[in-house]
Amino acid sequence: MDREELQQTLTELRHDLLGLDGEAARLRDAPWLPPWERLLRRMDGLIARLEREDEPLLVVFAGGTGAGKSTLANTLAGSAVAATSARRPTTSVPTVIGRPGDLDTVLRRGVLAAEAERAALRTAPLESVPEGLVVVDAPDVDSVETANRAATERLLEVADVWVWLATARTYADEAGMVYLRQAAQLDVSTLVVLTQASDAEAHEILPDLAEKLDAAGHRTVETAHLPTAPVSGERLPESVAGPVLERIRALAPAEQRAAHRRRTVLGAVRYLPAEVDALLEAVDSERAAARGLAATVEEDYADVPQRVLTQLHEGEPLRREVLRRWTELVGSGWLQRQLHAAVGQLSPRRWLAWLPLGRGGRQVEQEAKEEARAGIAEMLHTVLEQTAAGVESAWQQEPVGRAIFARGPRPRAAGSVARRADAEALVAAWEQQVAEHVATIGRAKLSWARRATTGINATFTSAVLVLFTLSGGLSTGELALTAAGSTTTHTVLSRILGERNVHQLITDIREDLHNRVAELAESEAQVYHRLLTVAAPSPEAVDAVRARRDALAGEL
Ligand SMILES: Nc1nc2c(ncn2[C@@H]2O[C@H](COP(=O)(O)OP(=O)(O)O)[C@@H](O)[C@H]2O)c(=O)[nH]1
Ligand SMILES: [Mg+2]
Repeated sequence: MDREELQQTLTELRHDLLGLDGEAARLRDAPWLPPWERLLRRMDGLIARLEREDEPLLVVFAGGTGAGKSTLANTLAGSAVAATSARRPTTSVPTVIGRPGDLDTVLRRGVLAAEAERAALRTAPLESVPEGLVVVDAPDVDSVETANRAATERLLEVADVWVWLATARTYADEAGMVYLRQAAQLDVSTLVVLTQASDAEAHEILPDLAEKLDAAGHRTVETAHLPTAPVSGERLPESVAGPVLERIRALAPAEQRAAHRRRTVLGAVRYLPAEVDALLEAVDSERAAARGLAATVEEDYADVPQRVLTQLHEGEPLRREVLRRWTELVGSGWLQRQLHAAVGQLSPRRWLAWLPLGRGGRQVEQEAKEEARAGIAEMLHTVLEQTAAGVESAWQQEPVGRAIFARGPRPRAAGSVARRADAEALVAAWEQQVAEHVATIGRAKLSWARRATTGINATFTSAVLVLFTLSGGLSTGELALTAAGSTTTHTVLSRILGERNVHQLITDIREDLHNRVAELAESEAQVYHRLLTVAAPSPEAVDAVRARRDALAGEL
């Protein structure tokens, strides 16, 4: 893979990784977010390094107070431009040292340009610095100044070589390890220099240091020992600093710079497929959790229509109440009179004349109908309430579910599911449908009734509702539920509509109710499914990353 291909591959992978989404994941504090952000930052660094292959190398000297950063930077620069001090921190802003042309180039870079603009950098143009190297004397990271630490972190993101200086006393400090871990995460080529230590100390410390760097996640890191030596003119003698500085100077020629950058980038890129895998695994487990939540919604809401029908069938209180009304209705003899009229094939005009007779009967009929309607709506509403409550309590058991609820009100509390008005509207629409069934199914027998639409159809509607409610729309045997006197609902209907038609009617309206409830249940389920769309990265986004990861792995 040449530089351009590599650059393109990394840019595309970065783009696809961004597609896993950020904002939603941040809102729900997704467990894969920190590794995702680390990976993106690392890739930004790699891409940036490839982009500036021909530019001067940025060598950053960092570490705690008194480690010797300024002294070593001066030594490399060949002049005492960075102030050194035995007692207190002297460097509060980074000092950037290099040949004027090199400085110009480096200071154009994003982070450094911004720092230079707000005077957060001190620049020292100096001809004695080797061409191709720009040296930065970083602020002391152990200073009380938080600005120092922030500046050091920003330098880490642009450094080509990170030279970390530590003494025998400070090398294991957590304050420094933080930066070494970050350098490892960013795959910045790192050289750790043990300063002001005797050979005996170095012999003891260097293996321990190597172990600590390994634990910090460094894949390729070098260590060096800078023996104690007298400092003169704020610089170390070349005889002492030479071996360490030579490693840095060797990178200065253009070819070496390019090779260094490509090497560090390639070294890091080799780990990318495995890192993407680890990330995708974390994303997958989150997606699996989201699928689990979706399955709960699907299962619970799929049961709703059957539960409603079963409850209608078993709904004792409802049945009793309606039965009472029906008994009154039939008992009043009003319906029978109408039946006689119908069966006796009175002319519509004459039949209609009968209607006002049963003012009381019609009122009872109206009440029976309302009883059934309200009862069914109430029961449907209760089933929807219970379903929503069940789903929400199952979601609450899962971290992903809790995260969703932490983002906004729950659908049940917000009234976006299990609305009473929806249940009532459903029953009203169903009742309308029942009336239409009645009007059409017994067409032959009801030819006269169709013309007397409102009166007879409303009666039959309530009769059917009652019949249905009482019997659950079942067998003829069951239909023998007796009302007052000798007239059963079944008989009433059968005589008017015909036996076969009654069965068909019951099947149809039962199915119709089932379908309506299923539709409402589905739309309530969608309220929960919509919440889940932002619960985890989309399969498309994951597939895109996976495909890109495979392509990269294939090219390595
Ligand atoms: N003897 C000796 N003194 C050193 C060495 N490096 C730094 N110093 C002294 O340690 C003090 C702190 O050094 P300085 O470069 O300012 O450290 P910084 O805070 O990391 O920039 C100064 O007095 C230096 O002269 C060294 O290798 N040997
Ligand atoms: Mg200093």
